[in-house]
Amino acid sequence: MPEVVGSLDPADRGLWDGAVRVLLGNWAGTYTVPSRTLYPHQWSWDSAFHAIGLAHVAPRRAQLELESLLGGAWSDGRVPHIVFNGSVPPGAYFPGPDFWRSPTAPQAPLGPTSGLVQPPLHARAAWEVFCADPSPERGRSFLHRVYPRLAAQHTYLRRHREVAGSGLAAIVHPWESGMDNSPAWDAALAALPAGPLIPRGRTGRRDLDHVLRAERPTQADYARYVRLAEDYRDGGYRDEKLASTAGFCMVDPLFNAVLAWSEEALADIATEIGGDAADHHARARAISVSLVGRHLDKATGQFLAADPRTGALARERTVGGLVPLVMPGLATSVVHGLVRAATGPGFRSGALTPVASADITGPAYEPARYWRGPAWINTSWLVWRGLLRHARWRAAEELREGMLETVRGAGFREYFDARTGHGRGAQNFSWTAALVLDLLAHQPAIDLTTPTPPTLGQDAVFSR
Ligand code: 9WN
Repeated sequence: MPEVVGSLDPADRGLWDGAVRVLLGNWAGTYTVPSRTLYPHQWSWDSAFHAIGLAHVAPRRAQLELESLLGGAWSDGRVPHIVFNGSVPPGAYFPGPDFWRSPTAPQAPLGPTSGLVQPPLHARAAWEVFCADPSPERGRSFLHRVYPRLAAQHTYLRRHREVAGSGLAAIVHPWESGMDNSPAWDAALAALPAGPLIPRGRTGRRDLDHVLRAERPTQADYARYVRLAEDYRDGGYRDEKLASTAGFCMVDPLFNAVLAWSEEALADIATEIGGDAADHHARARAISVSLVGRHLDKATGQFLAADPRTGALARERTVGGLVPLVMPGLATSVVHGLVRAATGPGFRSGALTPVASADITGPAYEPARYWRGPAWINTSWLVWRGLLRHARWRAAEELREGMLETVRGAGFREYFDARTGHGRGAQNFSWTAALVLDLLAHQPAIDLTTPTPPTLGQDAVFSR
């Protein structure tokens, strides 16, 4: 039994056991499905979050989760956003393996995968899996195995997605952001030709069989997603056209902040296995400098997405603009602005709530619909880690308690109404469960009932 379990109070012990049950129920042999019903395959950034949670209870499973995903990597280094499970009926998820036709792409592996990517959290997850492993030898040999693939994943982003020497990587589809129908993509999507509507049913959308229509992307948005994915597929999943004005191309603050954070983790991994960390550190810093230089909105203190072809910033404020808190090398004034935005009325409706996915006070806010307002545990967790990084103990502890309180009230749902905590989307959702384990494993840095936060070193917070 992990040491932390003994120190939990009985209510949290129940939450811990519930989270473990969700992860056991969703385990598919070498990885965890995000949801048995809605997402019956392996998803990329989901697996990184799963591994971070599993590391506290089943270190070997945490390793397997990451290694099975990396086993689906393409020869160009890209780690696909979905690795399909051949034993699941092809029509169980749309767009399924037949849609992506990955076996026809020369860079793709033998097994069916999608050709898109997702936020590259994997090196960070691998490092956390290593740090939590009670057997350093087992952990080190895992790092030896995964480092080349993780480095190749970053090389793909640099070689094929980099915006003119900035270190920043562009995404070519909203699904690559992980925040599919975020308002930050509205203008870019509206400028694209609409595709035919996708019917519901055996050959079309399956999500609406499992989740309320009002909680999922609209038909019009879905049609555009599918059209865009088809175009990328039909172009052989090549990225040379990134500089052309056709298609979707955005620089997302969340994606790049996670890239910088993972690049730092690659530096730690390289050092641990006797490699050279200097390039990784330099790249992490370069991403941070470019993101601050090009994407920081000084008026609101948060980061905005932009179309790198025109430099035009998307005005919509979303949780993605707060996640740069995890990056290295931020000036105190930048941290200050981010903390103010992350704890203000745009993203928190009360002290004990998670972070809304889109500005609650903004015109695009929709309380129930997917990434257009509801609070998600994974993006809130990223903000929490950022607050810890910058020693904002009180804000971090309020957010940690807010996430736990929300899950205690509504269960391991996929997302939650940011103002009422009402559960939305899939039930028994894996990353919610996995990250609850990580939240519980971190003892609070401060007691919220004390008026002033004590001064603790960051190491004290991370000691387990
Ligand atoms: C498309 C699996 C994934 C997450 C994404 C989330 C959602 C898929 C969908 O589910 O996206 O990739 O069908 O809506 O937006 O972040 O990785 O949980």
